[in-house]
Amino acid sequence: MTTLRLHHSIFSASSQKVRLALVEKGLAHESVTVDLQAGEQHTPAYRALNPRGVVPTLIHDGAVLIESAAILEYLDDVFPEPALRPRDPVARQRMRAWVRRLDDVHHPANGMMHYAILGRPALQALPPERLEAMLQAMPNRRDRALRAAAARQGVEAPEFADAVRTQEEMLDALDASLAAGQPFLIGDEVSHADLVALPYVARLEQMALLALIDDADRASLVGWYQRMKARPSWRETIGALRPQVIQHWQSLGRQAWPQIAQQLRRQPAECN
Ligand SMILES: N[C@@H](CCC(=O)N[C@@H](CS)C(=O)NCC(=O)O)C(=O)O
Repeated sequence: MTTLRLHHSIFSASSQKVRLALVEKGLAHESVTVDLQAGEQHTPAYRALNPRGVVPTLIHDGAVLIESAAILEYLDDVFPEPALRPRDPVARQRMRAWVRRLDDVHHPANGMMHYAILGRPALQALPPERLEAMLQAMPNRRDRALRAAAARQGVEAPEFADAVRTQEEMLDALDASLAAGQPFLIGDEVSHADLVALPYVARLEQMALLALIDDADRASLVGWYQRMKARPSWRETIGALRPQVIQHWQSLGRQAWPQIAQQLRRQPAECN
């Protein structure tokens, strides 16, 4: 019998992408949670699985698989039905281009907003030497620099302003892709592109930025978000986060609203 074991954090966008795909494919799996705040991603045992010290890591029958986008490809190779990739090569290429853009550009920006707004109170509560040790444990230089800026300057960091603008561009690009009238990013069926975009859009809502998503000028995105939230994969993953956590996050998001609003090209009527 085949076994799938996912090492993940319920709050992590990259982990959520893989969990969404597992549910979409109806694949049962064992769940091992990694407490990122406690630094479990940097224990020698976990770093032996994932040298970058990040979640998720999927273990399939002993094969250790890292990088969420590559894991999604693997799941479709090994468990082809239901397919989460279009058959048509042009559509498949477009899907991969979306995934690449979301991973390379929007993941760091969304993470910067997450840590500057939601993660900062915990980072600031750390004794300075613990914070420094935590930063030094992060092997990726770009991730480390963004985390340091989030911890030290929070929403005042230049990187934060850049992240807000990058996320606004993401919302516009998603809306433009959907504007042709198709229900999902790459046509009529859900694909990796949708599963990779969803956690970032959801995180903005979780930071009380629903007004940006609900903006009447982004009507195609609004429809897509509602369709994605109606799926069982949403309910079993992102939608299952405790309401108390989301309420707390939204109150932190509201406090950050003035700094967010300053960076936006297009102002919504108000923050929610
Ligand atoms: N490209 C990686 C990115 C993974 C990633 O950045 N994971 C974050 C959570 S979303 C993480 O584990 N961060 C570790 C930390 O905060 O120290 C993937 O897609 O798997």
